[in-house]
Amino acid sequence: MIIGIGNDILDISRVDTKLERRILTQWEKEKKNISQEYLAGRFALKESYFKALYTGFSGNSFQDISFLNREDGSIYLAHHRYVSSKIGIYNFAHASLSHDKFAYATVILEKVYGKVFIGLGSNLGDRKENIETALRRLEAISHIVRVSEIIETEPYGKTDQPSFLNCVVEIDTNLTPDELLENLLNIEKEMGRVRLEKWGPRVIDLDILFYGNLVIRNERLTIPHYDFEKRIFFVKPMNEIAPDFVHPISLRSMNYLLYELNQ
Ligand code: PH2
Ligand code: MG
Ligand code: MG
Repeated sequence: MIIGIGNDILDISRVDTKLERRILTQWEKEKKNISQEYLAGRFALKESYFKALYTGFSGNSFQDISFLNREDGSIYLAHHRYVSSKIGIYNFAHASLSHDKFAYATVILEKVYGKVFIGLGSNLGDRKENIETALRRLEAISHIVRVSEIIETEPYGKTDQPSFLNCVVEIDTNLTPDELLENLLNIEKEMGRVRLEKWGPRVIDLDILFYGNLVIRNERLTIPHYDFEKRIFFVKPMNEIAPDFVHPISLRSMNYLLYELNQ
């Protein structure tokens, strides 16, 4: 269901380049030459986004979001702070930009059933029981749409540790990404997870892999999972339950990513 749409049009020649500091984030500034056209485009996109939220500009900042380009030139929205729309949580965002003498932008926000994916892993204690307990706990905070098979996988990264049981679950949730993270950390903690070393053995690990097509980057959260494409223990179960789901940055389907990993 589409829950928000916004657009904006701007005369490029009237955009003051002094606005750069206010409008662009550090990620948007990574582009080599920042032209008046680029600045006008980002301005129009951000205005469109605030309109799509129906909250208007109040309480929001140009620094909360970035509009970045994929390799093919298409545009995606990255959140540094997720703001729910006035009419609810959304898990898909779409953006488009054109320019000539004017910059013209459109942003659409969509709530799609499910499409929030969580990776589960355990390599300490009764691994199967741990995964099953975590699934029951997830069921208590969200609606479970689909669960993949539980697979045994060799430890990745730090290899001198016991092998893992892994699976992926698709959920439907009205929790924001931050609230979901909070809930997952709570479940990990209550199940007795102690964080001793990075990538070390764990009773249970719950990682947000995707939250629809949203891209989220801040100190606490990186969505999609930063290392997703390299991890067969994520990609294989994802392909089982959502082969056509598309990675929002690379635009590769799970099916394609699995094929690439197996090469
Ligand atoms: N998690 C890691 C590091 N390595 N290897 C496997 N097979 N499965 C995991 O879930 C896993 C890992 C860090 O989170
Ligand atoms: Mg992990
Ligand atoms: Mg984790």
